[in-house]
Parts: sequence; structure tokens; C-alpha cells
Amino acid sequence: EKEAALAAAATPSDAPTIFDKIIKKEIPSTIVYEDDKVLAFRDINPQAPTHILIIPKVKDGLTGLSKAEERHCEILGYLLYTAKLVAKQEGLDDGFRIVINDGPKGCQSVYHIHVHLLGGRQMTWPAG
Ligand code: DGP
Repeated sequence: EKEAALAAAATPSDAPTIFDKIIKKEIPSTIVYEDDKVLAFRDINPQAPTHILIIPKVKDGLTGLSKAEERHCEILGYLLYTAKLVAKQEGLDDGFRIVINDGPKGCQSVYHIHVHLLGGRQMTWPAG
């Protein structure tokens, strides 16, 4: 409930987020993969033994999936491909889950698009 309230309170905007500071290494994070386009780091509030966020280094207006334009197709595909690489690196050979929360009702709290990679336990369905 607390998380839902926090997410609902977050106003969707294109303003810089905490993830910009993570990208610039101004605040520490546990980075598990990095290249020129994307960064993958461990979620500060893990919901599974493996919980990693994959983000584009350049937001380019992509605060969330609902703001996607055709020009974002390449980076969107690359985020998913990176999730697959990181899943392999984490040894999630029996399966994993990818989540993109969008907007207040989707429980999004950080308005810089990010792919959640969750694994290391049995997932349940439907998601909450
Ligand atoms: P979402 O609720 O889908 O917008 O996910 C945002 C996630 O970001 C949430 O699971 C917690 C994580 N997060 C927020 N601030 C930080 C931070 O400073 N460091 C790290 N590693 N994760 C953060």
C-alpha cells in the first residue's frame, strides 16, 4: 500500500530523476552491466533475490513507456535485449520476469523509463 501511495504521489514529468545521478555516478549503485547506451544496476528495494533495473543513459523524453515514439524503438528493443543478457549473467536459467510500470496506476515512481528484471524465486501470476 505504501508503494502504491508513493507511486500515486509521484507526478509524471520530464524533470531529471535520481537515475540521472546514478548514471553520472554521483550517487552509488551496484552496477551489473554498462555500455554506451544502457546501465543496469540492482534495485535499492529488491522484490526478488535478483532485482535489477535496466535504463537508457539518455532519456530523450522517454519518461515512461506511454511516452514512446517511433524514434525510441531501437532503444526499447535494446533495453529488452540487455535484460536478457543480464538474466543470463545472473544465472536465471529457469526463468525470470520483466516489468515496466507506467504512470500512477501502474505504480511507476521514477519517471525515467526502466525495465525491472526479477528472478531467483518462483513468480506468481497475476502480478499485484
Ligand atoms: P518504479 O516503481 O517502476 O518506478 O521503479 C522504480 C524503482 O527504482 C524502485 O523499485 C526502487 C528503485 N530506486 C529508486 N531510487 C533508487 C536509488 O536511488 N537506487 C537504486 N538502486 N534503486 C532505486
